[in-house]
Amino acid sequence: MYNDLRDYIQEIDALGELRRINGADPVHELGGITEVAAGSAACPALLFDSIKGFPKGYRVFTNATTNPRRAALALGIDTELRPVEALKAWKEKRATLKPLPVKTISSAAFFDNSFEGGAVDLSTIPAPTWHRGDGGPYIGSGSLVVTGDPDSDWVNASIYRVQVHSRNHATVQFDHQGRHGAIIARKYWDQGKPCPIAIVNGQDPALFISGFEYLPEGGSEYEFAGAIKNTPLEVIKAPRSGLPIPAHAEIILEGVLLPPSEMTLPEGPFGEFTGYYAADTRPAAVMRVDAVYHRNDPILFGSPPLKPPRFHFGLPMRAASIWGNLETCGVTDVVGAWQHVSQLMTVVALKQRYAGHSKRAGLIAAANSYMGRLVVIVDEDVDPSSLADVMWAVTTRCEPSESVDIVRNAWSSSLDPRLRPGDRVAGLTSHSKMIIDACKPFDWIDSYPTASALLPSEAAEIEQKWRDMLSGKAT
Ligand SMILES: Cc1cc2nc3c(=O)[nH]c(=O)nc-3n(C[C@H](O)[C@H](O)[C@H](O)COP(=O)(O)O)c2cc1C
Ligand SMILES: [Mn+2]
Repeated sequence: MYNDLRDYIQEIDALGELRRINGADPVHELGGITEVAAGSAACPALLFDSIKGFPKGYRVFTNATTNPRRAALALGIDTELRPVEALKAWKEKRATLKPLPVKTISSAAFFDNSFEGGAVDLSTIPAPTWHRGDGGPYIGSGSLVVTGDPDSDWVNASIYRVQVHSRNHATVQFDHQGRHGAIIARKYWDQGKPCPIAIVNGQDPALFISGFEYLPEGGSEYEFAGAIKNTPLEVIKAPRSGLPIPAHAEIILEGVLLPPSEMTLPEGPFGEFTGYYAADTRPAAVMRVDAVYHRNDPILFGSPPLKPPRFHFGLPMRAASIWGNLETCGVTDVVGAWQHVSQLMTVVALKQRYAGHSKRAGLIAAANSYMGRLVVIVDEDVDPSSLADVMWAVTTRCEPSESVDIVRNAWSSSLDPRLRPGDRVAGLTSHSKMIIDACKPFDWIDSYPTASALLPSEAAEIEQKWRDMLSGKAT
């Protein structure tokens, strides 16, 4: 498997999925190109070079894991699997992963270019202003924010966005106070101290995935990334903070997160994954950047939130969790789960065994679907990863007057664009969820009209057998 981001980019290139873009403007254009590419059928990964206003070699890499194949590559599973099978493979792999302790090494290529104190200048890194209405450039849109617990050896490394405000000031935005980075920073601040912090840019995609996973408090994203790759993550001690830093990353910022009582800066707005600006500019914690280290010809890893269905991960990893939740709760015969519209719609496919089986799955999926208003349950012959298939089931198996339930006051967030303005301000961030049972009615399932279409497995076999002629490669 890839050792660092450069290896991963090479592997993508070998798959034919990399496009090189020269001459783009970091203000709006680079983000626009990323959005267009992410929304195209090919959905290629992009490596930007010769970025306007920056020396050649200072690169930005986007759409790293945005289609199922590259998500599978990053997760270390077979890239030839069909999407639902790939998600299933990840669900199974994830359940067996054991944290793998890191390995400390003594050199890192990012020390080739070191800037400290007055020499720090964040404007030398091509941080894009991704969307039209963004409040400024974001150096961290898929970067790891590393902090260390003052009371134990726990090191947290998760993804929180990082906005650039001056030569040596950036903000880190925690969605809520339960974020591990926020919990750790608060411990320092409560003692009146700044919190040592490092921002890791241009890490390999196993770290990107770990930084997004819900690990328990005290759990190590580094050890989880090592487990994904089945190789210990190599780290090096950062000179100022002593924090362990992935040794093969591209660009490191080191400094302190100042107590908010000392300083905050207005953060955002930043285009969100729903495709809107729902959260306003808010005061955020400020990082004073005391040192910058980067490799020669550094690569910034960018993953801006984009209008759905474009999403950071081409395999919906939160759907794998819901699939696992269903099994843990004892719901049998789940054959697939998926999320569409960037996690906002959840689909579960199952083989019905008893009356109420599909509703049981629907209620559990609804309870665990963050910000999603729509949950659909389908039979086992419907491919949950195909929106067309799912809508075929909805329009041919669901009778709205019988098959739809609404659950009120369920889990959403302040990013939800459909919250009433007063409610958002008052912190009332719940919404309702619609559960559509698009399964054949269980009480007359045996006499339901027979489907004429191929089963997804039959279609896959035919695709395989006739691939060359279908693609025009053979006659
Ligand atoms: C590209 C991307 C950007 C994210 N941006 C933020 C963010 O700005 N703030 C935040 O609190 N969570 C953000 N998240 C979600 C967190 O990374 C995720 O919930 C993670 O599990 C939190 O880790 P923690 O439990 O160690 O705090 C982002 C995730 C991704 C993939
Ligand atoms: Mn964590």
